[in-house]
Amino acid sequence: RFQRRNRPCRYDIDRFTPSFLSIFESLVPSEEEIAKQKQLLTSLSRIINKEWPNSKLYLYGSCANSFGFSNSDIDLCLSIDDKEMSKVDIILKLADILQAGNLQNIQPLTRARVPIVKLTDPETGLSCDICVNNLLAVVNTKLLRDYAQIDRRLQQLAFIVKHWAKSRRVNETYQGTLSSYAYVIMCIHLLQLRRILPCLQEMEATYFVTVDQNSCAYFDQVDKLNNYGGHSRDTLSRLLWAFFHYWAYEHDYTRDVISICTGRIISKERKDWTRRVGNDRHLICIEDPFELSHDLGRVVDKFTIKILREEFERAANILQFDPNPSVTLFEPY
Ligand code: 3AT
Ligand code: MG
Repeated sequence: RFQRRNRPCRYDIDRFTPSFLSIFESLVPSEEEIAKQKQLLTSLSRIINKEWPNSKLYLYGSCANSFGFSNSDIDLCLSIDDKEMSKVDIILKLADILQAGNLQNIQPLTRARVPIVKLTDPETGLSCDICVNNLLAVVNTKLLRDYAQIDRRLQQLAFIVKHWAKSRRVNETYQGTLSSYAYVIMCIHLLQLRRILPCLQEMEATYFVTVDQNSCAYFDQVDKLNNYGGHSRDTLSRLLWAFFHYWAYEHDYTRDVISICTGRIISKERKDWTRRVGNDRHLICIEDPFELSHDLGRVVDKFTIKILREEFERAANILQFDPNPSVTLFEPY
């Protein structure tokens, strides 16, 4: 590993960019699909507001953060201030309201870690999950979307990384690998280190909210930053190489935490993430941008860390040596 750390990138890496870009294009949802999602949000809001006029329904997750593939499920969050009702009561009542509104396959899942109602909309054919008062997810969705506005290479890189992670089955949090959200944060971090993206939370804040005692503040006037990364000629394939090379050979798994909130690598020591506490093993440390005590790598255990690191090495080696990386990278596990 040590020797590979300083390995230079293959000289002809740029010739693979067109094929990675066409994979990216094939995964992006169409305008028509996005319009359908908006239509569903509007019709559900109408039904729910009749019963709860002070509630508000938000899109969050991949259908709103610019990192969603076409045909993915829709994540919605209902914000409602009702001191009388528990979350479970709200979920059950929401299921009744939706039933009366002629939606299909309504399933309240009240015992899940995050309680939700699942449903299908017969008009658009879309399926979605609605959770309650999970506003931090709505705010981190906005942060990701704002970063995506600054440089198109972020969206392209994250799509290819997500596609790789799904093909290689390392995007399954219940199996001990990383969430899509964590992979996007890893991509943002790489582009911050290469000065293709700024660190919005270190800039003068133009957007502030407080959610469950976490104060979330950052510079969100991203239309003013649209040439921020213009100095960098890094192509998509070079960034992919850099991403996998970093996680295969450069990242110090015993000491480092990646932090997009500071735009830097910080130490596990500083966060007191040096040993296992409960189920948090801190074998790969990815700091959540707002919930700073939350390590997005905490799902990873001593078996899955090995799998993940082997997959990072496999990907790095394919990008370095394979004659056809845009095919081999995604070969099913
Ligand atoms: P897929 O396309 O469905 O794979 P996604 O963007 O919907 O990707 P996730 O399913 O991982 O991503 O998560 C949905 C949203 O929930 C994304 C983010 O706003 C929030 N979220 C997910 N995991 C966490 C986490 N560990 N901490 C805070 N927010 C999270
Ligand atoms: Mg999702």
